[in-house]
Amino acid sequence: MKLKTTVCAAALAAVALPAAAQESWDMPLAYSASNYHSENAAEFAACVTEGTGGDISITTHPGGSLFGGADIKRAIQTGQVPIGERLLSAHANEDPVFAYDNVPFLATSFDDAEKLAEIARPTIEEVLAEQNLTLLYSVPWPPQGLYFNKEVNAVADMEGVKFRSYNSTTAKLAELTGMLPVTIEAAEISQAFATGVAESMISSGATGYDRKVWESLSHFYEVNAWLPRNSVMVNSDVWAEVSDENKAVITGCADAAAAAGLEKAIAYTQFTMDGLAEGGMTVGPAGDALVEELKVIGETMAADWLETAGDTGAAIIDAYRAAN
Ligand code: PCA
Repeated sequence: MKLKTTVCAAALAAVALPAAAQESWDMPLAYSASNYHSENAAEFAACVTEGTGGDISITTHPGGSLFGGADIKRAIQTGQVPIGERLLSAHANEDPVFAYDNVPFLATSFDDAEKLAEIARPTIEEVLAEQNLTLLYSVPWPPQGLYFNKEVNAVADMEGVKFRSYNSTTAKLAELTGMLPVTIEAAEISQAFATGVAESMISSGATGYDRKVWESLSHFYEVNAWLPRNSVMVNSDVWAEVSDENKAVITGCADAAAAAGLEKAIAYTQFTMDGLAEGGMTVGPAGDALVEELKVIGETMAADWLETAGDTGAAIIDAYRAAN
């Protein structure tokens, strides 16, 4: 009997061990499959699957197909999914520091946005750790500009325009320019513009291009207001169970994804602005008078953010300014 038990246990272990070691991770993404963030995440997923020899295989679910953007962070925190990607600035209600990458006219180029992100990273990691989240990598969106369905030369032209916002910073911008904000996920904006639920937004050329907004909108004004980021996070309990060897593989894939994602973002910037123009939109820099007005509004927004983000926010901005 004793022998039999031992044999059975050994046989079980032989069968069960490899199966138990293999895990499938579903990775929800909010943005369309063809967007460079999503393509980059798919490459990251393939890197992890291959690098861990299939111990951890990641499947991406783009376009909000598994969880919509607004629900992805909570889904990771609560362990509904082990990993996912989210625009962290949309969670500034949980901690204002998440909106550090939305401070108007602070970091307006890819180089500066990278510097700012590097400086903010330890703070963001700390806040995320308290929420049971581990940051793997983040990738910027191209500079943010303004979309309209008419020519706009001054803030006065924006009065009463229905404005699609993607977080509290963008809602605030609407408020300060006399527009009417409505929060809509990128996956839903084509519909929103087609039906007139929204007539304007601030976003990158990338998102307008991905959603073919030239079907409803006529103008894209380059403003370079800020470069928000998407962050890929893993549930910290899940992460704790990953072997050191596989952790090293995943971290390596994450570092590669951060670098590749940045390159993709840079390349996608001009490509998508050209695409908007080919779609029939008027694409070009915002006029000087409009820029001046937006800068004044931007100062108010930056001051508001600093007030809510307190010493933590001030420390990030001071360190960034000192480094520049
Ligand atoms: N696209 C995303 C966030 C920033 C951007 O460029 C969006 O509009 O939802």
